[in-house]
Amino acid sequence: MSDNRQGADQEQLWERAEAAGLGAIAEKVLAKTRLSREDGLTLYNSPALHVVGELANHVRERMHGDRTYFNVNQHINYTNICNKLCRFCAFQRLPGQEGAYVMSPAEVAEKIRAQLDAPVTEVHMVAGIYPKLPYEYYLQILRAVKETRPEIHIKAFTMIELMQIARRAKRPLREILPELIEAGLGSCPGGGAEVFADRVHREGYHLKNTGEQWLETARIVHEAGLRSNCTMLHGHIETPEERVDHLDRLRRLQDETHGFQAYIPLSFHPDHTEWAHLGAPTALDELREIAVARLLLDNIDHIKAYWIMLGIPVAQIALSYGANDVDGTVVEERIYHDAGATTPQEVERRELVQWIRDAGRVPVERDTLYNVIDSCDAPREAAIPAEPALS
Ligand code: V47
Repeated sequence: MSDNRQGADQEQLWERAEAAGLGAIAEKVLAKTRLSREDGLTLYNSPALHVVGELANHVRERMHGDRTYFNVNQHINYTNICNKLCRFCAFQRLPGQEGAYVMSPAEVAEKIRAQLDAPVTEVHMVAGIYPKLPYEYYLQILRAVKETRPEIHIKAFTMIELMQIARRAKRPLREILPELIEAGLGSCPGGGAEVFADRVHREGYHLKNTGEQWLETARIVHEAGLRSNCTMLHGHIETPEERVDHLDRLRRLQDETHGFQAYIPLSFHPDHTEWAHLGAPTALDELREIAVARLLLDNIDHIKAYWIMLGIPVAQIALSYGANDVDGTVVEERIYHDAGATTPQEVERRELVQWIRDAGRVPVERDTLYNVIDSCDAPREAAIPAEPALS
């Protein structure tokens, strides 16, 4: 695009933002100046969601153009037994309760074996906190995955699981991380952060790690040389101020460690939870979360629209509201489906590619660490007959 054309586009964007009362924020966005916490609050409270989205899209395109990342992955939730009793969770079971399960290392290996014909590059492995599982169990499930599919990347264990694993090992996390890495751990997912604010922690998940503990654990993970993701579970009892605070705390840690690869806003799914009466966030809420995150988190490269949670149509729109990643093919997701998600449990690689294209973006298959595996513009994809977007 010529400089003149670009200048004119930016001026029009600024004019639309100014008309919506967001002119000062637009100026900062165009000048690549960091937004303040107050700006974050203004964006949350602005009725002009489309302008907030346009500003976020400007940043998304400045950082990534039309590129939209996805990967071919598989989820394994190795146990649903958990002692944290979080009020937002429909996945947890108590020992002995109907439906409670723990996978043995052999069963974990079997799940991996079942996908050996698929081009899976990552296993995403998270679960409940079951204090009876010994430290050795965690090493064994990592090894079981690697023995079955040596080249796969294991993205496993949220910060609370890592805290539990260290507790069972009776050693500091810093000391056991090299052993987990040696057994196959490649990076960590972003779950379990919920909302950092103490008030929300007290009301919703007081048995779980605090926000400060989550952040401190992430710091240790990054210092050990692992990358991780980060999340916020939004759409329940939290206030806009508490959301801004959460994003700001992530941004401050990222300034220090640069260890976060992607941020994923997780929309609360209420079914079968103690918070069922709260209802779910709307599609507009979800798009705003994506957009505000893209604008505030100027030091985190990727914003993920997790299609399993959003549904494919909202995830497609999110690609023009700041998101540049859609997660992966997934296979057998339990946490959201227990809480009422109606999305398919798995999509094929070519379906993901097609619906990213249908959203007007350029699909790029990545590995977990964002190395490009396939830029999808080669004849390989062109040879696949076009399919309508899923709905
Ligand atoms: O830790 C649990 C949340 C997380 C519900 O890192 C719920 O790439 C909404 O972390 N409604 C698990 N959310 C999912 C997760 C994740 C997903 C995709 C990609 C990545 C990544 C991470 O889901 C949990 C919890 O924060 N959660 N129950 C619920 N009813």
